[in-house]
Amino acid sequence: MKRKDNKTIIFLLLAIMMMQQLLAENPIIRHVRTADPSAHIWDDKGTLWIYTSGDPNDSCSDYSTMDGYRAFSTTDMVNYTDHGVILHSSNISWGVPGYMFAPTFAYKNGKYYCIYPHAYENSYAKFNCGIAVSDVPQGPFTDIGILEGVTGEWIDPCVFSDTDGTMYLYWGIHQPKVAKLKDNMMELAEEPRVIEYGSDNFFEAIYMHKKDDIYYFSYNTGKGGYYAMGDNPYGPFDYIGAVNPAQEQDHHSMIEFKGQWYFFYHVQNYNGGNGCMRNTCAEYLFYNTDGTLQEVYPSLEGVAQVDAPVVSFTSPTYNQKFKAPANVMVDVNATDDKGVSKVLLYLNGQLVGKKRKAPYTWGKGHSLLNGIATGNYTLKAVAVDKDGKIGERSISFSSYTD
Ligand code: FUB
Repeated sequence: MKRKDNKTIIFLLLAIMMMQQLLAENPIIRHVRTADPSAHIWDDKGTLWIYTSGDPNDSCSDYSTMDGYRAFSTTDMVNYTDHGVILHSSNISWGVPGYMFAPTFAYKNGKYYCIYPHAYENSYAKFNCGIAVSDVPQGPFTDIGILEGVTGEWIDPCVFSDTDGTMYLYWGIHQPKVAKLKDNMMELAEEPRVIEYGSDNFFEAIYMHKKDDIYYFSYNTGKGGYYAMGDNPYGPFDYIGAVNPAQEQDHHSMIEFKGQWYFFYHVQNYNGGNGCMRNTCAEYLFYNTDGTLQEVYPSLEGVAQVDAPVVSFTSPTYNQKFKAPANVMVDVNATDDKGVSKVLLYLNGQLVGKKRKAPYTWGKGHSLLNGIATGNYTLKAVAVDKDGKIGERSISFSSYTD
């Protein structure tokens, strides 16, 4: 092989390595099993924190062996710092070993609070709401006791801090509940209320967030993540539908960071994973103009570095099925603060389109996207910004015959 060819290959390899560093790739946390990601931005708006449950790395049969909450931080959505175990059942005076279910976190009066469901006997029906505190976001957190009024068969606390600083605690299994928290963070300030949300599919894992004065009550149904919208933190909420329908067990959090919304969740199928050996992932979250949420689907690419292009498909939709021979309309959304210089479209790895200006649409009259034979296909859109930074997104579809 000629020296010039070698140089070209080395250059291409370096380019591929550099491109890969700009994508987080799911799962975003791989070296340990983590679940139930609770995302937060504290005073330092340049850092995003994710707090997770700790699943066993090698084997488990249920959730009784979950232990050791962890903290992770990132400034760019690609590189994460693992701050290690921040609270372990061995540091809790009143509980049993393990049973460290999904926690939530809050900041009040200069202190960081970890509010968590933990068993006081070896039973899913005997949980207390533990409170632990730290002076710094990365912990470690110190057990300071339990919050009275939330006990028995319940899980998944979520603290929501409203724009006026009032803190609300949400929790529950099968029946969602809410109550204001006292300033001391150790007591409920009122009798809990049962939340009305226009449906009966609530199972667990409430997440509350607010955007443009709309309150989003979202949760796991056991068959995906669903949500309802309202104009106050108590509800009643208007039921809307799915936000993460492809995930059988959806435990999520949603947050805006550096001008972009993100959706954190876990998967159960990474590298020998299962229902109790899970891994944390991240996706983009998009809102429609009427405030409703676009559905989120699991991807391998995850999200790109904060200043790289944000890419999504409006068409086709996730796993869309077309009758063969398929005529596929492709519509890609690519945005970037500095401007997108080009979008490339690949079908099963083969370059089928390239556009330098929006709209990034292909379809009618495009020979490679028309008359597609029976089979499974993957489309990948790669956007390059004016600085040469890359964002990408893939979507699968199939062409079928009856
Ligand atoms: O992680 C243990 C349990 O699994 C959580 O409490 C549920 O929300 C589900 O994610």
